Amino acid sequence: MELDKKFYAEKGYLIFKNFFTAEEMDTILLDVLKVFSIAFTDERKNDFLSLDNLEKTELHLFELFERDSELFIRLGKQCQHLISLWRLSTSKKIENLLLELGLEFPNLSVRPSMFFNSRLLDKVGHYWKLGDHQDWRSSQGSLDSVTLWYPYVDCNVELGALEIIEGSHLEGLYECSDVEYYSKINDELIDESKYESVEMEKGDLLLFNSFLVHRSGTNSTRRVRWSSQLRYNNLLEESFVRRRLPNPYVYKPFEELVEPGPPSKQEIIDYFKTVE
Ligand SMILES: O=C(O)CCC(=O)C(=O)O
Repeated sequence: MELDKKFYAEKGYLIFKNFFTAEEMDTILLDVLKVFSIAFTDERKNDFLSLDNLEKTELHLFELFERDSELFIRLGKQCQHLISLWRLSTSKKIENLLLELGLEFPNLSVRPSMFFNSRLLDKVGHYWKLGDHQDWRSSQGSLDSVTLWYPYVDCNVELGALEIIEGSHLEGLYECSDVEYYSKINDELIDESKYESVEMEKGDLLLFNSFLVHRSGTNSTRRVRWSSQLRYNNLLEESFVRRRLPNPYVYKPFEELVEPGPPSKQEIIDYFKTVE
């Protein structure tokens, strides 16, 4: 694949049309729906088996979120660990793209993420819409680290297309304040007029340097914006090696039982009787 590296160096991002096949996208989205279908025991479960009427399935999701937001969040967390999502994130296709860009030893900097962005699926108020930030602030990785952002459905401005500031990666690391799980760049440092929306079709891929300033667009529809972000470092990049390859993510189990009532000894014995 021919990469416009000059454009990338100046602007801080690249867009690849039809990078993924529809099948690659559908496989993951269907797995996500399969996870959420576990919350349903009635005839609605069938609506989660295909993408034919995604709008209707999304209505079931809104209903689940209203009825049992804790279960919704737990299922959402399971979606972050889908084998199909991780398989894509470690595919040859992506590895080759990163190598082509010049990341000599690409490595995942954090686990892949699956977003289902809608104000109707957010009780906190800002989870559905991340403000101005640079991914480098949380990943603290290599100079040439990148984020790959792609939607599972066509994503226009109304659905909340990602917004970026071209060339902002060359401004270095911005001052910011903590907003729960991400660090928002201080308002006075951002020139609103410089933001551009990146409208994308299903299958398209946006690649940007982790210093590029970006934020969520505003999903003004009653539809869900399904998308993922994959993030990579270059383990051989000089400044990263000089900074002794930090990894700032904390990943550890909750100390208490999250749900009371662990499996009983009898349940375990019964399960192993079925193993042949
Ligand atoms: O997809 C979005 O709306 C924002 C995602 C994002 O900027 C991020 O996770 O760094």
